[in-house]
Amino acid sequence: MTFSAFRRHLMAAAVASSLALTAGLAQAQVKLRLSSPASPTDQRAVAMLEVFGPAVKDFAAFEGHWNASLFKQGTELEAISRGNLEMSIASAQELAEFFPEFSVFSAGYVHRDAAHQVKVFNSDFFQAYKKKVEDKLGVKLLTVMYLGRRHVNLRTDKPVNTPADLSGVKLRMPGSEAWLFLGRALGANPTPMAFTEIYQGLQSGAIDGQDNPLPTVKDAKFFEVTKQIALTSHLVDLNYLTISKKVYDRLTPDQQKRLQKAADDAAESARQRQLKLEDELVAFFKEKGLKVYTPDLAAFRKHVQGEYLKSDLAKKWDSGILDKINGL
Ligand code: KDO
Repeated sequence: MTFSAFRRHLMAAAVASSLALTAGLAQAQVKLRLSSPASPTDQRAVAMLEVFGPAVKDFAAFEGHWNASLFKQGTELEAISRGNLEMSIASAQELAEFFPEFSVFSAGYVHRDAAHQVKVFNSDFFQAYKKKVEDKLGVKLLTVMYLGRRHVNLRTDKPVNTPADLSGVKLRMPGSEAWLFLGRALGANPTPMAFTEIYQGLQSGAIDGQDNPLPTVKDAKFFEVTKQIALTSHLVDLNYLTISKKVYDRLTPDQQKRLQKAADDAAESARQRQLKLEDELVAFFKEKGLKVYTPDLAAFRKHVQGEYLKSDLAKKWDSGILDKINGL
């Protein structure tokens, strides 16, 4: 080899190794910023920080941004799609804004419990839903997270036994069509409002109530500004832990596998803690002076299911999907 050929060879080797180093560094520095309206004491936030973050830390830096401090509730999926955010905890209702058929997973009295949510997420038929979100939005649904059974939580003390008792009640719902429909299906007058504004809305009387699972009512301190919880269990609520497909594709197959396991482990840890809290919290709210009681569940179920079945939302559902979900 001549001297100059040797030098060219050396330079090429140096460039190659510096490229490899840069790629390695870039990988070591994959930043995973997650934005969510959830409070930092929400069990999903806790699990992401305590279970997910540490499990991926040698190839990714996980950052949880809570209380909607990075992106407003409902704007996260678009932010990921545009490359401005890496992760979120998305609802089926938010996905229904892009893919109307997702509203079936947000409908009242469809999912039975936390285990049923997992079965649906892992079912053969759900793979096509995941693929569509990946292909069209560039968002990967990693795993399903349990939020809990949503109940009606009011600042007024008139008891709620049937949907008719919610007539005229300004019930705060998140601001998307599938959410507002749920409020109407309950018999209430749904008022769109971001999660982070609920406390003040209840305090000032801008809204009469809100619906959320018991652990959320505690985390967000809604019990301080409300008088009763009617245990309607109208939605066994879920969220999907999401990641940018582009970011995910930059990981090695081994890292992808570890990230997937970290996501599933975090979801499982949060699910178990959330279920335990749901069992314990009725006593806590009663101690705080709230009335907590079970209304006429058959009346709520019949009314809510009837409203969905005759709705425009249901017209967008894939044929036979309800039977497939119920059959699991
Ligand atoms: C809410 O805004 O009521 C809601 O419970 C909707 C859920 O989909 C989810 O976004 C949740 O807020 C946040 O994670 C805060 O708990």
